[in-house]
Amino acid sequence: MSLKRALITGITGQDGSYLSEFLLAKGYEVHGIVRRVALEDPDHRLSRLRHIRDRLVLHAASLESYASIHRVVQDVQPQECYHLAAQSFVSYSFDDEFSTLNININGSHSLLAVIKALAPECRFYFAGSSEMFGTADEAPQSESTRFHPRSSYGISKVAGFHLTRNYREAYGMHASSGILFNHESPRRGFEFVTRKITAGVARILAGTSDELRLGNLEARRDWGHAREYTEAMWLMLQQPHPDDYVVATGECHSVREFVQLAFSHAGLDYRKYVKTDKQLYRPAEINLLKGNSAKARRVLGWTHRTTFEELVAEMVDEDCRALGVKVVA
Ligand code: G4F
Repeated sequence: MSLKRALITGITGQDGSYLSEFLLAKGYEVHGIVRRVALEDPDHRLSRLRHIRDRLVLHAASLESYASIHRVVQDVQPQECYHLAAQSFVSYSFDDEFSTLNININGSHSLLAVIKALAPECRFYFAGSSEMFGTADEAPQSESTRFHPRSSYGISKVAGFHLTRNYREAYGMHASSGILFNHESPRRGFEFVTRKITAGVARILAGTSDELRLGNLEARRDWGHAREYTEAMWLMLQQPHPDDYVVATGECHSVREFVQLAFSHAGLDYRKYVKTDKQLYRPAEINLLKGNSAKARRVLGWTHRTTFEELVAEMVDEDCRALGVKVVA
């Protein structure tokens, strides 16, 4: 029997790397779309895939080019497509709304249109986000909570969500969206607050830095482990019918709580090192995101396993290990 073929956009990122490992372990043939520059600078841009690089098939293409996506989908003929690629840093979306909207909306639209034309039986996953809820009317947020995004990133994800739903309803495609709340790991990009904090703790312990500048410490997020969230993506595509699911832990913590825990795990008092910087506040903040993943638990049988404390500890330990410093809390 031939292997099942999956195509992943955004394969070089945190989620793409965990999803690739998961699909390889399930016996899939895993293809990924990467930018040409990534293939030219593999040490830097493919670092999260280094350990599995020889088991993946990578294709140079760009979501900004319909023609390149067309070529890849025609060549691969995937049975499952996981669309994870996006300009995903919310702060940056305030600096350049136009490129965020262009890449995120047009990229998702191109991919859906190409799959409809060339591989209509392919099951499609869209990476939605809790940023779509923005200033929500209720907490926790579920699949029925009204969207009120607060950034062009959030708006672009609402558009991608509706495009996915409409391809499902209009053309009968097996197209599902995961509305994933914040998910972190030692593979998280350094621009996101959790990794910025844990890498900052490691630098302070190593003696190469003596302060950490952060923005709003009172924002509250629902933080889970990225590895577990990629399993939910796969489960959505194994269902007989496509649908949308919130994926979250149901617990939320402030940035300050994350900071406190990360520093105390390393035996440090955060108040000596953390400075708040108004420049790092966002023009429009989301104060509270907390997810209700009852539907994912009921239908997919998915549940998170890693606690908040375990997540923080794993991230601090990994960043300290990378710098060769010992955590002696
Ligand atoms: O880590 P963040 O940048 O993540 P954010 O904006 O919640 O978005 C992440 O999760 C979403 C899922 O809900 C994804 F869709 C999205 O792509 C991304 O992965 O910021 C978290 C919170 C914010 O309230 C921010 O204002 O931390 C606050 N924060 C405080 N100081 C900071 C900082 N965020 C960053 N990045 N850097 C700071 O210095």
